[in-house]
Amino acid sequence: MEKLSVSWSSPSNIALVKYWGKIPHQIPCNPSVSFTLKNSLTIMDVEAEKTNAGEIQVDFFFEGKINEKFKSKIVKFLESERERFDWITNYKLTIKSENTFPHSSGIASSASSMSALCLSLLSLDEKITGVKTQTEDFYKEASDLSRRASGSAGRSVYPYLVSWGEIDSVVGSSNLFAAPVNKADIHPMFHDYCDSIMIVDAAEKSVSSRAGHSLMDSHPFRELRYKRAHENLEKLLSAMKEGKMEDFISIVEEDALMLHALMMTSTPSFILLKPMSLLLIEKIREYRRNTNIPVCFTIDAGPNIHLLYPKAHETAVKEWLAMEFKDLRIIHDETGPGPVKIKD
Ligand code: 2P0
Repeated sequence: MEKLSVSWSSPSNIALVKYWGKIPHQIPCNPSVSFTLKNSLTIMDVEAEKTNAGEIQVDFFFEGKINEKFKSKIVKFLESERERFDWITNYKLTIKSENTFPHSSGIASSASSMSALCLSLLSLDEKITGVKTQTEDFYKEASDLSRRASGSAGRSVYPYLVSWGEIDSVVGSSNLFAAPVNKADIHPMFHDYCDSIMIVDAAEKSVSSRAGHSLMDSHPFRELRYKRAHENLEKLLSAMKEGKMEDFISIVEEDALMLHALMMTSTPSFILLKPMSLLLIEKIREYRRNTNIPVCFTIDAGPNIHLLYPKAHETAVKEWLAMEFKDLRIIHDETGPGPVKIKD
């Protein structure tokens, strides 16, 4: 029987202006922007064996073990994309996936895994149909497909700094796919950025992203949030272009705290920050005040704190972290080059 296989590695990302709230078909209610990470990767190998079974067949292994929960997510997604991949019921897929980062560590695994899956599917599609897509179009479709699988995954297919969603000042920006921000347009002080993830609690998320987004459907601050997120995104991009560090810090911290303020004030209400999260925020601001080293924080939908700082300050910040937070688990990452095709 005919067997084809591809492998991709794809990174996670950390949003600076957050995607929170969506309408059907994975359309975001506001644009977002993220740093693509370097070390937090999903490495995925997808093998397609011709069976002509007439139904979707998947074996899914996560870190060497069969994983039915992830498999059912993938099968559901493939069902929804049957029209795009008209060969999908003729092949049995064997998917082997591994992450280079721990589960539930405050690093978005759906972004890296779903983008790795979509890149692999498109590479398989090229092999099966014999139609090769231009590189630019390949990544655009990979972003669109990844967005349909998990919103934030659409941002993971590009390097360094990536925006997703309609933005007034960015011609051609779309809610359907992300786009890379040209590094040459960004001030060098933001070119190489570190993200040290301070693990406050490694427990499973208490609110799923689907439930989280739906909290925005009837949120009393909904319209204000979307207006503010648009403004934050525009201001953040100009601050990064013009080299305005203070503005960058104030927007990034505001947007992260707003995400949590929205969760706290939604019905039902969620308080995902822990006392330790708040303590770390205070320590980070105190360190910034005392040293003038431009550290700041962002936070996803959980208690863990992402400490962001220019790579130029890496030695000093890491020394401080090692001294001040001896007992805290910290995962060090930084901005990276985006997905890589490992095997074709
Ligand atoms: C983000 N998050 O922009 C925001 C910040 C969490 C907090 O995108 O339902 O897993 O799969 O489209 O992308 C988490 O939501 O949601 C998320 P789905 P996703 O990174």
